[in-house]
Amino acid sequence: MKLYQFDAAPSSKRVEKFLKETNIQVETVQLNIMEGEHFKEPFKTMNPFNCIPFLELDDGTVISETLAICNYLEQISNSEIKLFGENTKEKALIEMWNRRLENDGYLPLFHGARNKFEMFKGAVIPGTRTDFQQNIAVTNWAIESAKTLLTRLDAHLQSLEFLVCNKLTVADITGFHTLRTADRVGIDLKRYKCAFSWFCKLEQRPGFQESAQLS
Ligand SMILES: N[C@@H](CCC(=O)N[C@@H](CS)C(=O)NCC(=O)O)C(=O)O
Repeated sequence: MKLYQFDAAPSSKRVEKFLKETNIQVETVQLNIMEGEHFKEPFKTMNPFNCIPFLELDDGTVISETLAICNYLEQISNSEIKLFGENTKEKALIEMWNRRLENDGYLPLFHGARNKFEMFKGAVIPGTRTDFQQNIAVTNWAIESAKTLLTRLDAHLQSLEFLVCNKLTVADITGFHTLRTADRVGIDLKRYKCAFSWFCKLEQRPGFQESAQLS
């Protein structure tokens, strides 16, 4: 089994934190997406979505999508740390938070960044290189959606150390990267005091220390 990553990319950083927090070991191969390695064979055919991360199983099956990869690794590992939850109720609550965070924050902001920054010109749609133009209206919509989410998150985190289940879960990792991307597109995180404090505490965890600095 091999995990294809580019350590500097946010999606890889989400998987990296998951692996560190669960102590799951997996052989990792770096694909430099800045140099287009993921568009070269055999990777292009292995993962036609042309994005990292993706996991190649020993039987040749390829699993892409950060959360699908982490969920699979958790299920096949014997790690006692279960970031996707230990029982049906925990699993549902974690899934709920993950979906809220991704739908209202992480994904809009991810596309907001791709529609704003110079480095994404010609690569607006993930896993493509085309002349499709960036559109700042997408970024503005993303900022508005994320601000609504952050207000709700801030209220939710007033008396909690973690988002759900009173312990670190994969939802905290998704949430951490949502705030990081919010900061990147220009949202003032300090306006969301409780959410910002939660974010700063997560940042200090040993499992959140990153091998590549660019995010
Ligand atoms: N929804 C996917 C997103 C994957 C994704 O967009 N990865 C980016 C890096 S963060 C990528 O590989 N981009 C390469 C490209 O756009 O060419 C996931 O969560 O895994």
